[in-house]
Amino acid sequence: APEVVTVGETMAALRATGPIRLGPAMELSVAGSESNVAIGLARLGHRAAWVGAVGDDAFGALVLRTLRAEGVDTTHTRTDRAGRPTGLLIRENGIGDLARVGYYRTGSAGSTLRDHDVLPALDPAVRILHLTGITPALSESAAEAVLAAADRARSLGILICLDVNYRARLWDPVRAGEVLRPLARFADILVASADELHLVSDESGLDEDGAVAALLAQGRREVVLTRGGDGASVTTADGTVTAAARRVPVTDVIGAGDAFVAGYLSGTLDGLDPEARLHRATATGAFAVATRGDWEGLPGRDDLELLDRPAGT
Ligand code: KDG
Repeated sequence: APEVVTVGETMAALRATGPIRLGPAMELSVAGSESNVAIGLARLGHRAAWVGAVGDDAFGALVLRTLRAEGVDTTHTRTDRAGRPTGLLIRENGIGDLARVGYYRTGSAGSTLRDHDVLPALDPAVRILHLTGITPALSESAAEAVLAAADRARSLGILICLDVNYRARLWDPVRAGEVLRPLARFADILVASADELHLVSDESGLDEDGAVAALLAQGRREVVLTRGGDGASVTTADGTVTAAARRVPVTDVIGAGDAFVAGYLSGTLDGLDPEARLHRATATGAFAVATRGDWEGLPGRDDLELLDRPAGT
């Protein structure tokens, strides 16, 4: 059985080298927050499975081929036979490391995810269920599927990690809060950026520390706060540990959050303490930032050590 199961939509991704209206060359890859995490874990030697649905089309074949080539288990992934396409993400480069992202995913195969896609993938041998706040934004059935998965995981004793990952292009904060708050109550490990905390907090008007304390009091085991280039922290019943971001040249920040989560969960699987988990997470995040693509530059075990070695050795 896989150690980690993740659930979401993975799309074909077109990366344009200039403004799309000028007809630039485009590079084809795949993108999906949850499969980025699965790839990150697989590269670090863990058994990771991705559950989702793809269209019966060449993009769907690309998604499956890519994930399988990366050693991600796709046993429970469904190919939609009703003619719905694989979703598409278009990325247009802006100035510097800024990029504009657009989706063609309404009515996609991936958005039809439902609970009987996900539940068969969960058995007691699975250690972590990884969910994001993207999947429940895709459709009613996808929202039900992640909630059902969280409920089943809890009853099987599987650790649940929820990365809030708010996507403003998919829904508004009010609706997101209504759906994510009940889901977050299942999370053992809650990952959020500081400005996403309000989407999962039951009380409003609390400052950051207050919101984190309330989440722990309500049963979250760990609250991980990410701050991009300013690092990250994890708060548990034993207190808060913080880590600075690693200093690397910034090439492409998309996917850095997913890489961070992959490193963090890898540390969790290896039984590392909070400080060491963050150390690994900031390392995997740094690889994503320093390389082009959402997942292409994610490190293997040997690469991780490179980052801690003094220059020139
Ligand atoms: O986390 C990086 C993602 O933005 C990307 O891979 C696409 O899953 C994605 C999304 O829905 O934005």
